[in-house]
Amino acid sequence: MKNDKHPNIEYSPEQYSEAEMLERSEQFYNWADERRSVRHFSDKKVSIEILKNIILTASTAPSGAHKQPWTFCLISNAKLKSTLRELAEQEEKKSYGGRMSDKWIEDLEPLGTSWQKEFIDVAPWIIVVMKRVYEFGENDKKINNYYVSESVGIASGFLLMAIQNAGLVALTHTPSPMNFIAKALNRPDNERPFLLIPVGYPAKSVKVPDLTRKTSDEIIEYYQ
Ligand code: IYR
Repeated sequence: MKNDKHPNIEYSPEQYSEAEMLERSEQFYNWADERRSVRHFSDKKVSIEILKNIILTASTAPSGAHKQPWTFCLISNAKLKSTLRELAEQEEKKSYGGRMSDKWIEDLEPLGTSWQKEFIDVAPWIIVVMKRVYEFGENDKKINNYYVSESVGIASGFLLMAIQNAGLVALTHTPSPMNFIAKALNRPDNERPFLLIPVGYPAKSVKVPDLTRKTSDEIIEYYQ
């Protein structure tokens, strides 16, 4: 469609034969299937350039009206990490100690989670993904973004895959409620914490729960 105000540019994404597509999709699936959430990190440093590339990859995600309604807080400061840990543990103690239902606690049992969040201190980097619910216009007028949770959710998925691709591990931690994070990081009113993601190398001889994933028949309803 011709649009003089916003001219479009040529786009020719790479294409493959059917056989190549089958091979590539299978290989990518097998690689993605290797990803595991890790709860025990090494304190080995990771260079900031790697983290920047990972975050730039996340920011290639599609978003409502291309507003890219996200901010990634990239934290390595030890004092700030320890403050975040203390605050997260305060909230999680209340959650595990009664705010979560017995069924929920039982569902988490195989994952070995608890109110303790040592990984916030140990992992070399913490990424706090923030949703930008609105932007500030002239005279601080609020300008709403669109499909913010959908957009930031997709970007977070891209982020996790970029972390895996770099050869690092992560955990999607969801302290609840999360308002303490925005406060501790001194974020503006238009931003809301979405996920707290420690990133780094796994601890030596790390173990993960023996989980299986749903089969295609369990997750796909076919309409052919
Ligand atoms: N937010 C808590 C509890 C928790 C909830 C779910 I759903 C998980 O998959 C894992 C943990 C925490 O992060 O520990």
